[in-house]
Amino acid sequence: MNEKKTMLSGIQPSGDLHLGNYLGPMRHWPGMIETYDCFFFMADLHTITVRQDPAQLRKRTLTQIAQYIASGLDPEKCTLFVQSHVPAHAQLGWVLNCYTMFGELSRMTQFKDKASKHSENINAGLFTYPVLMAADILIYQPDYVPVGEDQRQHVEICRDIAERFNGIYGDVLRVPEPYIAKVGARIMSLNAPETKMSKSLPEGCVFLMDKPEDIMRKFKRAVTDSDTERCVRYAPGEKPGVSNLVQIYAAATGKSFEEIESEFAGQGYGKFKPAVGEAVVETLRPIREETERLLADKAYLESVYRAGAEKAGCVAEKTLRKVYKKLGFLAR
Ligand code: ATP
Ligand code: LTN
Repeated sequence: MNEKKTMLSGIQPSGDLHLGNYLGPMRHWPGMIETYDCFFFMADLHTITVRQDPAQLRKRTLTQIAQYIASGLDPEKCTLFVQSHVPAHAQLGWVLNCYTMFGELSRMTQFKDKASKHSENINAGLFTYPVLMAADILIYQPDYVPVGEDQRQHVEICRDIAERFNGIYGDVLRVPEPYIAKVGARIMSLNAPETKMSKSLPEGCVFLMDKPEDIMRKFKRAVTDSDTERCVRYAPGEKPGVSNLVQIYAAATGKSFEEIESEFAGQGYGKFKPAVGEAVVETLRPIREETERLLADKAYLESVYRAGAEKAGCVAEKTLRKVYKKLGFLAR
């Protein structure tokens, strides 16, 4: 029998979801639920590596579930859950901590980045974050992990940890592949195109719940380049601002870079910027409206994440038991 392959991904509810999150990983997820056995979760355990406001965290986690569903993840066809509802993640996380080296964690770019941004709170959780992420992944034995480019290093360390573990105990954990799309895997900030679009830079960031007029304003103000040719062309090295807009337009409309270049040939940036804004408004409109509708039905959202935790918990427990047995822990 040809068994379905498995996919898994998650996003931290540490801020409102934005266009980078959507165009990078999320927009590919709905197409996967037909072909793969999919697990998508809200990585709430990860958020506390940085201080969070509890009420905000609770609200954002619920909003994120609604946004997952609104962007096309039918809960009948995939498993949607909250990370902290499945204790096996943290349990496997502890085990994997003992199979991860201090040196390899010290080399993680995201750790170095976040440690410099939060120098007053460089806690152990921030340092071991990739181990918990490895546990999130390995506990579902997935074949693929669809993420944005900045998460590649975390999926790589997860593979290293799994291989190290398997090297000692035999084929216990499946070694997954990252799944990173070619277009949209690294959307840049609209007002600082040399840095990644991120919730920590809100002015250059378009949020999924932004109103159309706010989206249009952000695109009209988007930084374009001070080159003399003033033409719409994808050339990230020379023209980071315009290339970022070309990438966004391509991801939002499905057009190729060549089609976009000829569509705006000889027109400068004045027409292009609002056209990208409109394409994004139309892409996000149904997601925002559906999210608002779903948020009014808390009982439904609750039923989705309860059922999701139940399903995810069964799969996760099975892997945890297997791992515990291999380690020599006495069965309960
Ligand atoms: P932070 O500001 O804390 O770094 P973030 O806004 O970058 O957070 P994450 O929660 O780290 O978002 O990322 C969630 C998912 O979205 C990951 O798969 C990540 O690779 C992807 N992602 C984040 N930002 C972008 C971006 N600008 N372009 C494409 N994908 C992105
Ligand atoms: N580190 C990821 C969120 C995340 C994740 C995962 C993604 C936590 N666990 C497992 C894929 C698989 C981020 O987006 N910052």
